[in-house]
Amino acid sequence: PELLDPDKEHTLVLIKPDAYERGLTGEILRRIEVKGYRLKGLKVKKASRELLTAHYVEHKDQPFFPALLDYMSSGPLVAVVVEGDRVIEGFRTMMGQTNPTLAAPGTIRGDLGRDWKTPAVQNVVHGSDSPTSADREIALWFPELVFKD
Ligand code: RTP
Ligand code: MG
Repeated sequence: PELLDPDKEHTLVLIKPDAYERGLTGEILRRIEVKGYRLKGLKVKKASRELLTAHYVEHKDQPFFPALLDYMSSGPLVAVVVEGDRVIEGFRTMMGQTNPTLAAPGTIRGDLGRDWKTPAVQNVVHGSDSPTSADREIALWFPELVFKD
């Protein structure tokens, strides 16, 4: 595949297993596209605990970490590389805050999520929180778009 253009900004979006199971993938991708961002990589994947541990390494000492791994490995998810001007910050704005009950209406989490009775908050989507995180996460989920064979 074509490598990502290093002069453009990219973020990693995960459509989490709760959203995939509920058939919300199309709605979420539609919001990304109508915003004007471009889809550069897309895969349906059941993530291993190894991959998820690497992805969420910053949270490994949190009490919710085992439940977070259970949640994120509970079924297939959709991983997406999204390109656009200030897309990292822009997609964080589109997601809304972590707890869907508190996320503003109009945001993905605010419109599509609610509180679920589990120790890890189920909140529909993930988006990279900084350029450093985006580079690290895209290399983890889409090495074929970053590294030449
Ligand atoms: P994400 O990394 O998935 O994009 O979400 P985020 O930045 O809004 O939230 P973060 O603090 O990075 O937490 C990662 C994910 O862990 C679950 N969580 N559960 N029970 C809890 O208090 C709790 N806190 C976090 C959520 O799925 C959250 O998105
Ligand atoms: Mg986070």
